[in-house]
Amino acid sequence: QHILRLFPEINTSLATQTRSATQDHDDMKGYDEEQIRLMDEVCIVLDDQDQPIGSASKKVCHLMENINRGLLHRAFSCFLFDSQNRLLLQQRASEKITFPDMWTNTCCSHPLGIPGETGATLSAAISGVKRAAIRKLDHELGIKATQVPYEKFDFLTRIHYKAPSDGKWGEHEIDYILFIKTDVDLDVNPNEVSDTRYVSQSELRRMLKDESLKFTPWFKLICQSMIFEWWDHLDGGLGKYMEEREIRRM
Ligand code: DMA
Ligand code: MN
Repeated sequence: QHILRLFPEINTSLATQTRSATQDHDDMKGYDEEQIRLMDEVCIVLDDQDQPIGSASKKVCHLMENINRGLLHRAFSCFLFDSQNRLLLQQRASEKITFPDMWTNTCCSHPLGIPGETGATLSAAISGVKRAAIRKLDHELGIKATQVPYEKFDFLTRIHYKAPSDGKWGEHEIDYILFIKTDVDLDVNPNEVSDTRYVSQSELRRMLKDESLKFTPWFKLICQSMIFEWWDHLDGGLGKYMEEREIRRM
C-alpha cells in the first residue's frame, strides 16, 4: 500500500501520471524506434519478498528516478549450455536503451503482466519466467520453442540486485536464474543482439579479464558468485542447487 502511494502510475494507465507528455517524449529522444516500442511492455512490480503488488511499464520500471524510490520488478536470466557444456553468451545490440553493447548471459528479460507469466506463489512465478524465457529466446536469438521445451529448464535461485546503467536508466530486479542444456539453432535478431559466442569455463574466465570487453552488472555478479560452481555440476549434480527458496540479496 505504501509503495502504491509512492507510485501512482502502478495499476493505472501505462502513461505515467507524474510526468508531462513532453517529459515522456523527451525521455525517449534519440533511441531506436523498436526499442522505444518495447518500453511499453507491462512488467510485474514486486515488494521485496517477491510478492506482485501491481504492474508498470518497462519504461517506468527502468527509470532511475523510480528505482531510487524503491520500485522493484521481476526478471529472469537464462543460461543456455550446448551438449559440450559451453555457455552461450550474447553481446547486447547498440540499439538497447539499457546496457547497450555489453556482453552478457544467453538471454535476459521480464515475465510480463499477461496470463501465464504472472504468479504470486513461487511455483507459479517459476512457470511464468520459464514461459517468458521461451518467448524471449525466440525473439532475441531466433531459437524455436521446440528446441527449448519448458521441461528442460531448471530454476536455480532468485537474485535481488540494483544497478545503474547510465544515470537515467537502470535495473532493480528480483532475477530468476534459469539453466537449460540443449543444442539449438540461432537466427539472431540484430535489433537485440550484435554478437554471440559459445564459451568454455576457461574462455569465459579469459574474457572476464579482458579490459576491452564490457559486461552487464548482473552477469558480473553471477560470475563472481555462483556460475562456475553451478557449471561444474551441470551433468546430474545440479539438484542440490535447484529451486532455492531464499532470495539472494546482492
Ligand atoms: C532484463 O534484461 C533482465 C535482466 C535480468 C537484466 P533486458 O534489458 O535484456 O530486457 P529486454 O530484453 O526485455 O529488453
Ligand atoms: Mn529489468
